Amino acid sequence: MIRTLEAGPFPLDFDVASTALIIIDMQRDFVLPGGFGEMLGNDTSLLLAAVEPIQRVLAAARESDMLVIHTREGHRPDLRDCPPAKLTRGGKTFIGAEGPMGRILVRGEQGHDIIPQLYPIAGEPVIDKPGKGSFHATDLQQILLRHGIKTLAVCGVTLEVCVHTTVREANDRGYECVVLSDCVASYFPEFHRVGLEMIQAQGGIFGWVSTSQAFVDALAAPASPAAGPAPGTDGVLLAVNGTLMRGLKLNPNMLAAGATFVREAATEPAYRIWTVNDDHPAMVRMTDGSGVKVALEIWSVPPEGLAGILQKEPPGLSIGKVKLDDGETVLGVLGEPALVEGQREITGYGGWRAYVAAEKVPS
Ligand code: C5J
Repeated sequence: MIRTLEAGPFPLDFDVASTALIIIDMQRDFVLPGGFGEMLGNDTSLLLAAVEPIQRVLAAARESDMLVIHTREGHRPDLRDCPPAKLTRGGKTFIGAEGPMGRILVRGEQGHDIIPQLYPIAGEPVIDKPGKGSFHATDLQQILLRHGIKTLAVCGVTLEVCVHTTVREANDRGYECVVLSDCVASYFPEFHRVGLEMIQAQGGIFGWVSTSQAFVDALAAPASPAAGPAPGTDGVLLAVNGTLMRGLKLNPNMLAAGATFVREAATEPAYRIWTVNDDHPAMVRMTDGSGVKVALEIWSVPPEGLAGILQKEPPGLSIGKVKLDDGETVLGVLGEPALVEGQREITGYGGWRAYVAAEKVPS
C-alpha cells in the first residue's frame, strides 16, 4: 500500500511492504552513563531525547507489520574483529575495557545490549556489526533482499557516525533512506543539525529527512493516494521531467488528476534539456546523435486525467512518446524544438531536479 511521507527535500512515496524501520545502536554503551559514549567524554543525556519518538515510530511500524531491524555495534570478546586503529584511537583503549556495564562494546555484555524501552521482539532481526556502517561485515543486505525492501526509515545514534555511515552505505546500494530527525541524536547539537542538512542537501544527496510524527501520520492515513489507480494497472504511464515531479510546483496537477508515482527513471541517451526562463524545463529528442540520458519520473495516470494535465502545461510542451533507458516506451512530456531557441541548456545537470537544487531555482 503506497503512502506519502511529508519530508524534505520533497515528499517520499513508500510502500509499507517494501519499507523497513532500522534502529541503529540504541545500546546502553551509547546512551547511558558508564558506557563507550561517556568514556569518550560525551554527555549521554542528549541521546535519550530520541528514545520516546523512536518508541512511537516503533509501535506504529509494528502495528503496520513493517519489517523492523535493530543494530548493535560491538566486538567479539577476543576483539579479533576490532581493527587496532579503532581499539587505540585517541591513544587510549576503551573497547574491551571493564566498565560498570561490563566490557565496553563487547558482545554479550550488558552495556552492549539494546535499552529495554526499544528492545527487539521475536522476529525482528538484530544485526551485530563490528563497524560504524550496518552493511559492513554483516548480513543486512541479504535480509533486505530477502524481504524485497526498497526504502529504509532510519532512527538511532549517533547521527553523524553510525546513522550517517549506514545511510551512505544504503544509498550507494540503491535504497531510499529517510532519516527521522527527532529519532536520531548526537552528543553534539551542531552535528545533529548539520548531519540532517547533509542528508537532504542537493536535492536529497543521501535521502530524505522527516519526523516521527509525519511517519506515524503516514502509516495511520487511509490508503493513500486513494484517488489514483495502482501503478501499472488501469493507469497510463506518463514520464514527467520537470515541475510535475514529486514536490515541485505543478505536482498538484498530477495529484488532482488521480495520478500515482511509480518510479524514477531515465530516458534512452537521445534527449537534451533546457530551462525555459527558469520556470520549467523543455526536454527535446535529438535526431543528430547528440542526445544523452535525462532523469525523469514515471507516473500512472487515469486516462481521463491526461487531458487535464496537458491543458495546464505551459505553451510549447506536449505529450508524445519517450523511450526509456530500459527500452520501454511510454507517454511523456516533450518540448517543441522552437521553444528552446535562445534558452539556457541544462543537459549537463542530468535533469531538472538536479538543476534546480544546484542553482537554487524556486521550483
Ligand atoms: C559511535 C555509533 N558513535 N553508533 N557509534 O561510535 O554512532
